[in-house]
Amino acid sequence: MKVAILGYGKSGQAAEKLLIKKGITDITVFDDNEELDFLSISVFVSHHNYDVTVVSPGIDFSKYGISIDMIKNCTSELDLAYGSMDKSKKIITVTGTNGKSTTTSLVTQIINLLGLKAVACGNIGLPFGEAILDETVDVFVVELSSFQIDLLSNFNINSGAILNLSADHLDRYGSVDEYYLSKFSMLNFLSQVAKVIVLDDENIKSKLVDKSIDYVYVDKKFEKYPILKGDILDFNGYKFDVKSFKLFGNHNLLNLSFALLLASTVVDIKGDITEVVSKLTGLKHRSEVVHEFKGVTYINDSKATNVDSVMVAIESLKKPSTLLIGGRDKLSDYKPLATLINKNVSKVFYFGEAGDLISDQLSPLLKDIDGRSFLTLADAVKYAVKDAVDSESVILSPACSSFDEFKNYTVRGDKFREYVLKYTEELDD
Ligand code: UMA
Ligand code: ADP
Repeated sequence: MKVAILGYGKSGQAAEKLLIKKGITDITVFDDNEELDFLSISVFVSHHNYDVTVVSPGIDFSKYGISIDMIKNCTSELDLAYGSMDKSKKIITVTGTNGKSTTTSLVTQIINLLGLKAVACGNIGLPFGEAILDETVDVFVVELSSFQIDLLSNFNINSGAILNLSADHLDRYGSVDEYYLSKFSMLNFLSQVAKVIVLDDENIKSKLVDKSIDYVYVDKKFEKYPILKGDILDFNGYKFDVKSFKLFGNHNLLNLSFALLLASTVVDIKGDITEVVSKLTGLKHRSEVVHEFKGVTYINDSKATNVDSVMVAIESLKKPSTLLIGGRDKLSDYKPLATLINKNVSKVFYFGEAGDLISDQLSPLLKDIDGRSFLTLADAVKYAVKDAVDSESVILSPACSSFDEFKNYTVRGDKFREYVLKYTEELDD
């Protein structure tokens, strides 16, 4: 069997390992990165003649002027991995626009604390195809991006969540509806008894057409289910004191609610679980406090790569505060941020490739806000550090991808931290 692998990143390399393990060795890799010694994907597009083609999630065929349906027997690393895995093990999936990695990590931590072995994998970083090679794992908690869902054909989910939906990745999808449809198509891969946890939101509910699925709705105001009474969040069977949860903001309490409901499909959760909740930790680059200096708090929210996630971050700020926003635009509309910025932010520093574009959209809508533009993130941080006053928060919540200046959002977040430490140290001299 002749197999092509398109893209030799994490996903492509995991797929190659799986194929070799199955005894398939006639493999040709295509990748556009000139530093790797492979033929380019354009070469594949003009000559494709393979029995099976494994596609990496980052590949956008419209760039090459074709659609994926034009390629015979397409598959993905996730399909291959599902085909090879021990089917007695469970798969929990998490999708949505924001909060996926946090929720995936929380589900994994909860299951591990309650006695089974779980691993977080998929879009969060560790390829699912690599995770399944560990035979000691009981539950795979798979974060699914829309790109990965688009490539699924052979997959079976024991329980899953759709956390929320808002506009994102419009550089890849023709419209918001197309992007939403991609997320909902996760529901085509449910096992017969699967439980699906979704946000109690009219827009999402109206699109849940398959009434035979066992849905649990989570209310973001915590008035219907679960119910917040004082400091106690009650799931009708288990509850905890929200003060024991270390992660910041209402959105994270919502992520935890999804995580508990998903985890409860594989482990027994009952009674007062405050102690379990108190042990849960957050992830780097998501509203992460990286430094506190002379009364100023520096927050790295580099993972906030779309407008909705920045909205969540600004909701929990209060004046005085500085927002650093910019990077590479994803054809987003930044104007919805204006109201919350006017309410909770004092300075907006635009940086990077999209800086001027965002400033052009927001500046006319902002009142009494100090707005400034900088070429790079480093320049913006340098000025922010010098200009910050006591009790201020300085947050990097970029609403954009990082690719204009950095390899990815983690490098951007690490650089932010490095710049903060460097410039505050200089200030101290
Ligand atoms: N490549 C090309 N041509 C292209 C695009 C990519 O040749 O048009 C090549 C690149 O040169 C590179 C390889 O393909 O060598 C990269 O493949 P990829 O972009 O699919 O990335 P992987 O390294 O395989 O990582 C993928 C996910 N990446 C994407 O979906 C873009 C990772 O999610 C995931 O962690 C990993 O599989 C393991 O499951 C990252 C991501 O950015 C975190 N996800 C997006 C997001 O969260 O918004 C969807
Ligand atoms: P994802 O994996 O979906 O990108 P993350 O857990 O990495 O999500 O969080 C990314 C950013 O999204 C965070 O920095 C935060 O600003 C925002 N966020 C997290 N949870 C939510 C939520 N439930 N609703 C809206 N925004 C959220």
